[in-house]
Amino acid sequence: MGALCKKCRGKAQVKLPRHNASFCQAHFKEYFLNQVKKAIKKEKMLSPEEKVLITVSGGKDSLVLWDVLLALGYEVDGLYIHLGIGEYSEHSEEKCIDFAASRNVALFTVSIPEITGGNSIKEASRKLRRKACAACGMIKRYLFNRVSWEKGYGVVATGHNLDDEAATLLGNLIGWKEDYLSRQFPVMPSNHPQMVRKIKPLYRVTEKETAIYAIMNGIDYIYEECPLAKGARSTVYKNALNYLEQHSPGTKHQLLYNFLQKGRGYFHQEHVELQACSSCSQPTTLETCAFCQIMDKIGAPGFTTLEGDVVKQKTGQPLTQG
Ligand code: Q46
Ligand code: ZN
Ligand code: ZN
Repeated sequence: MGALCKKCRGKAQVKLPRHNASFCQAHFKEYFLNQVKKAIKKEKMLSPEEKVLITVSGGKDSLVLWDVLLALGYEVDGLYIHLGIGEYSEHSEEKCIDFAASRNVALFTVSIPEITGGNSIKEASRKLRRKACAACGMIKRYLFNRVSWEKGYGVVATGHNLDDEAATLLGNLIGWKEDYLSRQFPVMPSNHPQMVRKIKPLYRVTEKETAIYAIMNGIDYIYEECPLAKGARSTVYKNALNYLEQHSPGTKHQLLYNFLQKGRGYFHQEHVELQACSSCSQPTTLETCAFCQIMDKIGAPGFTTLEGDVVKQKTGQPLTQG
């Protein structure tokens, strides 16, 4: 006889070895939503009336998170950053626009080639002599914060799941990166009026569970990974953790949850003095922020205001007046 759903004893559709449980379709959905609810409550991520901006890539994690937050009754608009990676960027933007239009919510977009005078993220990183993901991560973090703050959202949500967080943690532990370890928590509180809070409500669900949720709920996402992710060290750590998980289900969540529970006492975010960037006025520890330095190095004009055409609104009616 096949496995039975832990809740209703009907035929199970999904097996979750790490919880030693199986679920039918309806109860898997309930399990998934409960994990996100638990994450939000346990880590005090959100209050019910807060307006959230979610950063979306067109992949399953961010679109599933958007769907789940809406299903749980939160008000959420989206932000997509176009990286200028040919068809991959075109398709992923389309998926985000389609999703937002189908839910009648607002989607904003910012195009890296447009704001850098024609550079794709690949060209920008080549000029900077940096790995694409390092430059991309830095630029995206700046834009997520700046757009959400200027548009009046108090919190930014990202689709990092349990696999992402466990792989990042493993890398940070191997390199003993204390600074990163102190920022590895599911909530990054605001440390300045112009810095918005960052949250990761999917940290309790795996990549596979997220993919199953997406398929069961008809969420149309881009299957392709970002072509620049190939060879990234995080992929090696994910593969290593998948191997351990196969042999010992629960390894990933044990690694992450133990760190979150016990590591908190050891790693604290230091208080840092922030000042206004001499060029864009955003908070930074430097005289000129890292983003403006990047813009300068690649010969891009940068911008002092988001007014005009930097941020485009593609769908819906924004929740804020920003
Ligand atoms: S988008 Fe950017 Fe990722 Fe592509 S270039 Fe690397 S960091 S892999 S989340
Ligand atoms: Zn059931
Ligand atoms: Zn700046």
